[in-house]
Amino acid sequence: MKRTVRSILQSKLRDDNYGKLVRLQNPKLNDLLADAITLCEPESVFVCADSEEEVRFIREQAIATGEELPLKIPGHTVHFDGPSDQGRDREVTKYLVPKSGFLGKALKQIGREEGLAEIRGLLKGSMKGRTMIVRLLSLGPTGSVFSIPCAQFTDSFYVAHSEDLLYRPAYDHFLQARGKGEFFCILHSSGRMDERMVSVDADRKRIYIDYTTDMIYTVNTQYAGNSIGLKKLALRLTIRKADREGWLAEHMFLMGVHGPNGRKTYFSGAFPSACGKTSTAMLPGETILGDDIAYLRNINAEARAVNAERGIFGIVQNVNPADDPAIYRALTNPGEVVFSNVLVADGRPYWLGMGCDLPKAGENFTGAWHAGKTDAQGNPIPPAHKNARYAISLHALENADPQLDNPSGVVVHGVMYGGRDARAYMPVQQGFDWAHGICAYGAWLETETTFATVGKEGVPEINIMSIQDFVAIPLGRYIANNLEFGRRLKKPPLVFGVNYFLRDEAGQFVNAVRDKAVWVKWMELRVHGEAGAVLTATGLIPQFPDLQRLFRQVLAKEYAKEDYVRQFTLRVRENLAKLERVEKFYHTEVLETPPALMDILHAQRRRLLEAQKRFGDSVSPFDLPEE
Ligand code: SPV
Ligand code: MN
Repeated sequence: MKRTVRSILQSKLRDDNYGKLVRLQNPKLNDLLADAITLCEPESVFVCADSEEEVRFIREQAIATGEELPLKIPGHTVHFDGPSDQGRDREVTKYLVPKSGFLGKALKQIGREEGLAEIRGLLKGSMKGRTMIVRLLSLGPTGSVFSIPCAQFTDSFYVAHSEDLLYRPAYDHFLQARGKGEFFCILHSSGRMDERMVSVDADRKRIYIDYTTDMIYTVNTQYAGNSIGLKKLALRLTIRKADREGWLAEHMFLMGVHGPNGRKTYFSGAFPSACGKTSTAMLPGETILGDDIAYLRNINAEARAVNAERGIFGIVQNVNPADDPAIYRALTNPGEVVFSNVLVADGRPYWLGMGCDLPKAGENFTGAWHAGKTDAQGNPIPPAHKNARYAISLHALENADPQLDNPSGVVVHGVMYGGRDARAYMPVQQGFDWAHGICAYGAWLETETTFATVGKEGVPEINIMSIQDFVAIPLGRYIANNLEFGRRLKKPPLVFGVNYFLRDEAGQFVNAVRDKAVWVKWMELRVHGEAGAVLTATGLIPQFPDLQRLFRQVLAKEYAKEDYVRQFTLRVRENLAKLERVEKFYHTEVLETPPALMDILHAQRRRLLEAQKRFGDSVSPFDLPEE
């Protein structure tokens, strides 16, 4: 070790912490940590080697520092983020781009030199008087072709604690690697905090990603999506790595859908935040492997996938005993759960849509709260934030899939894409083939913005494969990689598009929340050739008798012909308008669009125009031929 590095490390790593670091024999890690110490000036450094005592120490410190408050139910705690720190912040999340680089107009970026100077300036001295925690974690199961080791340096015990629930420990991985191999590194500081331990310099929040060194800097923020570097920040680096190595890193859940006679079929699914992703992966009767980030690799010409994580950082709004019984049970029984930005009264957490009346006063993300409290602009402050969340280990769930930590992953037979589309797409459709599905449901996915990012809600926008915010390569290249991935498989997964948010002319949703339970069963049957389909201009849709049977079996519900017609009528004009928007977007915003995407788009338009000529603007599924 260089003498300067050694003396910096020895000055801050006391007791056995220095020993824990030295044992790893990792010069790059030592250099990065020495640099972070010099920059952030912590009082001391704690290295977590993943023993039970160390993990408990982190959990206890999260409470001792006041970053988390204990709740009545054993193991439950709450953490609050500031009023302007309640979601991922796209405006201040940027790629550091070297002089020769440009990632396309849709991606936020800043010159590397300028950005580094800015963010390092903000991090300067940010940890004075605090402990810096070093955590070594793995994206993907350890001991696997999928594993990506990561080092996180943070001054937040809340972040370090949440990471324990969400990621697999990797101190031993680093130990065995003896300094060999790449890893991602994340440096986070909450910055200045008030007496509630909430970051206060929201105007100086910055989140910069340096893909030239696989390094992430994040400061003046605590919201887990901004501070837990292994989540969406590392995903950006992973997408570049996957691009270099020929596999896919996706914003996808992984679930086992249980078919007839004990059969289980694995699906992955991409949905923008707050569009039904977790509740699909958590459907009663099915099993979950992951709810946010999946890695897919071609192994022996099969698509195999793992969850990058081992826990859920889920939206708690609308989790209630009727719609999400499994999550609700986990959140209301003893066990380790970190809530964030809920309302707390009398030591109990409350959230919007939990199925009971909320108290009229308590503590929330704005401090002491009472019904009628308004913000500086006079707008009413809700009791709990819409993006209030919970962090929980998947192993704590009764419906965790036994393959969750399998280092070889599971074989994926179906992929779903779902947006928030009030007008055009039907509730469930299957692509004509891999390429059509990837383009029509993935690459053209439109959604209305939601509360999960800071900014205005309800604005329609394209969100390619629900991952656009995180794609750190030209968007067209990312789509081309997906097309190529399927081409190389023996039998590519079937691709489905779902839309839980279609409305009728009166503005009413055409489906109930639980109907998705039927769509996944239909998809499972399709994978095995056990359900038919109707051929429309935009894809293959279910036949009425199959749905009638499935609604009865799965939900004990009578499904009427009128329901079917309302939900599965092709809306030609709305679909043509959508193609217009998509085409314009690809012409103006996207670099390196694969030619196949435009061919597929033109063919879809031709089919829609033909349908319009024959049937007019609405095409009933009963008028269409079977596949
Ligand atoms: C999402 O918003 O897509 C999430 C939560 O999964 S975050 O960590 O904020 O990305
Ligand atoms: Mn997500």
